[in-house]
Amino acid sequence: MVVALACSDAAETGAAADSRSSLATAPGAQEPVRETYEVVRQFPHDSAAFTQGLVFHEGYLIEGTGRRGQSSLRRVEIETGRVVAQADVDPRLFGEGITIHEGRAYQLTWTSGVGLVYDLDTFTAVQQFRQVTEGWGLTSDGEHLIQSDGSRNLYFLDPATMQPTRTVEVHDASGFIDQINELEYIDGEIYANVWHSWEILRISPRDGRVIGRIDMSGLLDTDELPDPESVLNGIAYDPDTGRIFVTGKLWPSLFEVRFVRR
Ligand SMILES: [Ca+2]
Repeated sequence: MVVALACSDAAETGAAADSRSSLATAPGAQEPVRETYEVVRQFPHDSAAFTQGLVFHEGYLIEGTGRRGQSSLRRVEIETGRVVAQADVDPRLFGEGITIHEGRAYQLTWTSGVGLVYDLDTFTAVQQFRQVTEGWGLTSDGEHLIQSDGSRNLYFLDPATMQPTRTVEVHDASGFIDQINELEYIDGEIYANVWHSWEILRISPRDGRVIGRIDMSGLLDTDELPDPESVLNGIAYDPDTGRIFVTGKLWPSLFEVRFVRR
């Protein structure tokens, strides 16, 4: 299936800036659990990779990178950061979140309305789909794909149609939280990066309530990175060992981390 591309050259402006807009009657007013992290191991990461999606698969990390002309899907050796397979994305497209569902990789694009599906054996794009909204983050709960678009919304997509079957709004007792970015489904919860934030949120897939807030500050001294977009982005989970990996856009390192109560 070939889908005509309608690309936008608009700057990455993100969503509206009302990241803490009022929620007078927040459903479920419990305070989120406060957590921080411990570094288990540190690995090299391609500092030219503008990381937009990260997932663990069969001993490797699968990573999606962004920016037009630099977007790709990669299979990365964890210990070395070496890229062992790569599919380059059409240079008109800006790669965004990725996930793996039923053995195939799905990659969103930012504003073009086109998503890509890959065969992981041949590491080639074999299908395209229409996105219903901007592409930011993507994960799978095993039944649905779950997509963010830079707003407060998380869309649960039917993989057969890629159409949303329901939407939840990310919130805590203080209000809605938008600019939800990279996602990872871990043990029945959605973990989420928030654009330009050092926090990872733990979100209930049932109603969007924030269960926990994980302070990741200090993980990398980004003052040493030249690009203001070098933000924390990318969470991957190995369910067999419980390992969690995190990195950021253009970061020289990737970390295996353990989340701990503060
Ligand atoms: Ca992820």
